[in-house]
Amino acid sequence: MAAVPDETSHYRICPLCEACCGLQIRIADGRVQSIRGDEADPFSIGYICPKGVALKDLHEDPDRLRTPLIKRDGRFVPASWEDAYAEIERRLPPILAAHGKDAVGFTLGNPSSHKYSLILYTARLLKAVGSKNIFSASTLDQMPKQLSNGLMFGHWLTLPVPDIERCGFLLMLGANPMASNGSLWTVPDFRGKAKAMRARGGKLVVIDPRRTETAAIADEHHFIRPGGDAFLLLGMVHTLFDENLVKLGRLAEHVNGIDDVQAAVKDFAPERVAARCGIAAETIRDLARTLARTERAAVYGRIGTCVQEFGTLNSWLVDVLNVLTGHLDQEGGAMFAKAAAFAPNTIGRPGTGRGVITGRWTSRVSGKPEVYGEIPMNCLAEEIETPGPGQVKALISIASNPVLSAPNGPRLAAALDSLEFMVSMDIYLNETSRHADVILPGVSPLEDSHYDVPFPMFSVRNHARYSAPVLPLSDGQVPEWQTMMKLVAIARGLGAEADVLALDDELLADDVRKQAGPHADAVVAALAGRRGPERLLDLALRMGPYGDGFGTRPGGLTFERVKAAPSGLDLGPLQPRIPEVLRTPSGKIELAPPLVIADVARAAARLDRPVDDIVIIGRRHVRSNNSWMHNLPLLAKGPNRCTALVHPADAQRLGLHAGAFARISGRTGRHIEAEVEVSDEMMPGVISVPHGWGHDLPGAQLGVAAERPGANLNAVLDDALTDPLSGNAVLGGVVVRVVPA
Ligand SMILES: Nc1nc2c(c(=O)[nH]1)N[C@H]1C(S)=C(S)[C@@H](COP(=O)(O)OP(=O)(O)OC[C@H]3O[C@@H](n4cnc5c(=O)[nH]c(N)nc54)[C@H](O)[C@@H]3O)O[C@H]1N2
Ligand SMILES: Nc1nc2c(c(=O)[nH]1)N[C@H]1C(S)=C(S)[C@@H](COP(=O)(O)OP(=O)(O)OC[C@H]3O[C@@H](n4cnc5c(=O)[nH]c(N)nc54)[C@H](O)[C@@H]3O)O[C@H]1N2
Ligand code: SF4
Ligand SMILES: [Mo]
Repeated sequence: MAAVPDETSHYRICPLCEACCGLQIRIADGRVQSIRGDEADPFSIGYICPKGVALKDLHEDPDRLRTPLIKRDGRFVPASWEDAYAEIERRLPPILAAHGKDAVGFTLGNPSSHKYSLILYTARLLKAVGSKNIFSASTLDQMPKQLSNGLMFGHWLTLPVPDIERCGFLLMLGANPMASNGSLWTVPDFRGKAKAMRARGGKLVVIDPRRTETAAIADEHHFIRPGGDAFLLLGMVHTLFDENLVKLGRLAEHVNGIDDVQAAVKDFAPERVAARCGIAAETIRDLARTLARTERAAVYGRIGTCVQEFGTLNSWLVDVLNVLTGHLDQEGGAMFAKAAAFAPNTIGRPGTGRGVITGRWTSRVSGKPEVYGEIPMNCLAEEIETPGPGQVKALISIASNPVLSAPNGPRLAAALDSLEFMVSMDIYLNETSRHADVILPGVSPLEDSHYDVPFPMFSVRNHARYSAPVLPLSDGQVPEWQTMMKLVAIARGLGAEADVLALDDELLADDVRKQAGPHADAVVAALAGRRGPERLLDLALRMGPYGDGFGTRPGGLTFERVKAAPSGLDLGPLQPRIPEVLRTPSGKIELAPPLVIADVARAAARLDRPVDDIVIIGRRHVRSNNSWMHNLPLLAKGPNRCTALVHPADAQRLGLHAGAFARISGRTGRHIEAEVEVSDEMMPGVISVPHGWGHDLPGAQLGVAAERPGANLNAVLDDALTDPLSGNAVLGGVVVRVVPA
């Protein structure tokens, strides 16, 4: 490519998905000239997918909000930041004063975990308000895994990941990293790593009701009846005991509860569960044998195993298999990353802790237990609709779009209209933010600095990578942490005029006092000159496991050292971390948490569930991301992706024709219509529609997305269905009725 005069080169971690690829971005005349994978990035080594390239479209999108909006007489009008904050100050504190903290609810969306400005300062805002009504995308996604791993290993964020670069057998359930680029497993270039594994003689087996893009590059694929994973996994654990394949290796002295696990699985012989999961008994036994006999192997389950009625049980069983075969915390097995900053499993006394509990409070209307400080998203509509003390009367939505992403979205949309007040921190006027009274826009990722907070905890290799802003803030833009601090000031009664930079200093000093005790003053002094998330990052890096400890470990990491490496620092391959990583009260892996063991009986009671006529599941496409990238021309072009995929036999039996429309209805009483695509990649009896579509709702401002709106899968999914342990929504294996439209 010919160099453009005055072109400059910048390095930026992509914030769009969990792969966290390093990008090289060329800028000339203040405009993006090109975006490609950064070959010098020690972690992603040049990998990029089409969404990374679309950061240019996102940056330039004319629909992306650049000024606050205030709703006046039902219509949004652009407003100054001062007016927007004044409106919030006028309307929010009276609700808090009259009805208490729980009257202000929060919805936290997926992009907030991809911006350190948002994730670090959301914590500050939640603390300032003190509401129990916190709802997030986590209960539409991974809460079962966080709960099961929290119970087993002692913290909600201590999740093992397959060490794919050294693995010889990887059993994958309910994940499609070829489309998603990995989840709770930061693994850029999954395809390349899977190919390399197979070239080494390793084997990939995929369990999925659809023969996915990942199944297509695997050695073996088995269809599973949606919702059947618990039965397959129970059958595998049963086989390990039955055939004397349990081998804990060096884990032996670190595990509690083996006998309880053995007792719990005794009724789940493969021959007994085969029909329920749709996988032959001999296959179940073979999978268990291969897992046990392969020296380096791992089981990995992701969203398909979480968004089920047995989500927690599934997630637990995945790691029970890893432990019982000695593959947990073993090279080439399921290992724990050691993140350079912010990781709770690197903080405090190594090897023991308080562990996790649920149900410290319950939701007001249906009594669902709190999990990790949250109430299930499935409870949000009823908490808004139902009068009485504690009713949610105001909502602050932070980078979330639950009207499209939560089951029974239309019910939620109606509920949002009944709120007394709603604020959206969002970059679009979309299906959810249209319900707000004030919208506070975020900045383009290219105008923001960046450090991944959660994802280094789930990475296939340890690394520390910081990105400086690629472009300066354009006129009128405000960093999101400062917007959040304004809300903190309002919630604390200091008013919108408060000096948020001084308030930030004050909160930082509080943090430091907690972490550094007697050395607090010296630490605060050492951080002088920085503010906002950068200062929090410096603190976390220096106090972290590779940090300089503010002088106690000379040569250790500091913000300056990480920043000095524009493509990032490599911190090496994953290392065994047990027992140091554990934070359970016993200091052991709790293989048989009573909460989960008790749930096995619920599975037993559902063992003979007859096969449903047709059930629905979701899917992802590499050119889409949840609900909000359909407005980017580069990604929007190409064939219709919001199609209803069905097996030819189902198409014939139901009278569906490729290219014609199917009408799909669910227990919500609503229906959607989606273009039919016929393919034997689907398991018979299962239909698949992707989520995050339905951009035809009035009042949104998404010019490109509205041209091909697609249908909202979540209009037919049922908010009454949850995994009772984690409160997670059931989004797969849901019974629907399908007829030609
Ligand atoms: N049926 C079904 N439903 C699902 C799923 C499924 O598989 N099937 N998946 C679930 C999963 S895994 C998830 S994580 C959830 C996601 O659920 P949500 O997080 O609610 O949805 P997103 O589509 O990620 O929407 C994010 C919102 O953030 C805004 N946004 C984007 N970037 C920024 C930014 O930089 N700053 C700010 N302030 N806002 C920004 C977008 O405009 C959008 O409104 O959906 C869930 N819903
Ligand atoms: N391109 C793109 N990338 C994304 C996203 C996106 O929307 N688009 N979303 C991001 C988010 S928020 C997340 S959480 C991750 C999710 O990342 P993944 O977990 O990899 O998600 P999916 O690609 O939806 O894969 C889930 C698989 O589960 C299968 N499945 C459904 N029901 C069952 C079942 O009962 N049992 C089994 N075994 N399998 C089942 C589905 O067919 C599907 O292939 O992806 C992230 N990355
Ligand atoms: S896989 Fe694509 S969207 Fe995900 S981080 Fe990499 S470039 Fe960004
Ligand atoms: Mo997600």
